[in-house]
Amino acid sequence: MESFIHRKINDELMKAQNPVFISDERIDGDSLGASLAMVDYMKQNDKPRPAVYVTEKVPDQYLEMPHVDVCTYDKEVFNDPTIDLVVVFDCSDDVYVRGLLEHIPNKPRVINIDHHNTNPHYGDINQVIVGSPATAEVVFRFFETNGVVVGKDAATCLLTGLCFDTTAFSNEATNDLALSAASKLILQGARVQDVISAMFKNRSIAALRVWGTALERLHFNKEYDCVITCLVRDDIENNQVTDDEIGGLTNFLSLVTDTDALYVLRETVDGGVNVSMRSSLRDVSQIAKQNGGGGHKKAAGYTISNAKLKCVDGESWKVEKAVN
Ligand SMILES: [Mn+2]
Repeated sequence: MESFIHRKINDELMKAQNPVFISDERIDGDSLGASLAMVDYMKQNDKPRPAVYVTEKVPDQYLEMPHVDVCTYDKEVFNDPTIDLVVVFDCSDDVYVRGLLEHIPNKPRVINIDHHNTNPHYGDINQVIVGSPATAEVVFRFFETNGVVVGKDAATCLLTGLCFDTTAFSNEATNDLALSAASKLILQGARVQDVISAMFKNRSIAALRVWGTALERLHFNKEYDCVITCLVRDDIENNQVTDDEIGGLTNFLSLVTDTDALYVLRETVDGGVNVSMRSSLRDVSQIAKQNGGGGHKKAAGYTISNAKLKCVDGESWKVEKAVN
């Protein structure tokens, strides 16, 4: 069935006159890597490069990625009756996708390529492979099944996705599929140092200071039965860093902390609290789903709206819902 779907997706891509791609709401190495590798594939087939819709400006660390110039955060890209195919990458949030599809005058076919456990199969064609370490690995399998030998650019994009979702082959998502795909991509010319730079060499001193605050606040929370830390708006804004720059903190902490479960709580710009969870034993995707979020069994998150973080007893932190 998986191979059949890979071939069907290829047929759809090859016959589409005006496809548009959508990358997940959270811009990261995997959502971008998977979609830009597919842009490269379209170009290799002498087709115009499709636009990739992203929610906001692509973070600086990814600006060297091949084809990143096709990314746009202008919703006008959907206002085109000739769009006949939409391909969504690494996105398990059907509400988000439906909200974007509403801007398209016609009803194009939708292909959903993902690896999230919580993906509700919102596409006309769904290639959701839950055991896959990254959507980039699903796209890698798409190329293999269709007999495509990818070039250096696509290989670099896919290796970025794999490296991002496995935190450079160190977290729980790392498996034989990840290592096998990575080794083949390197043989196909993936630029490893470009990937490492995009992954790690991008933290400003100010952003690392905010990480330092989060490190100072690490403690064991009995209520959640996990190691937990918190960041409030002042921590982020007083250091004049963006929330994007704080990204990667949960992955870093889960790499270096010897614990079954880790939560990072962060106040968001729009007055909520984001809960980012990692666990080696629990299925945190279920907790995320119950709270309107999503993710993987071992890495998931959700946002509590209208909430703030409050320090109690000078050490532990509580989420306080605002009273309307
Ligand atoms: Mn992913």
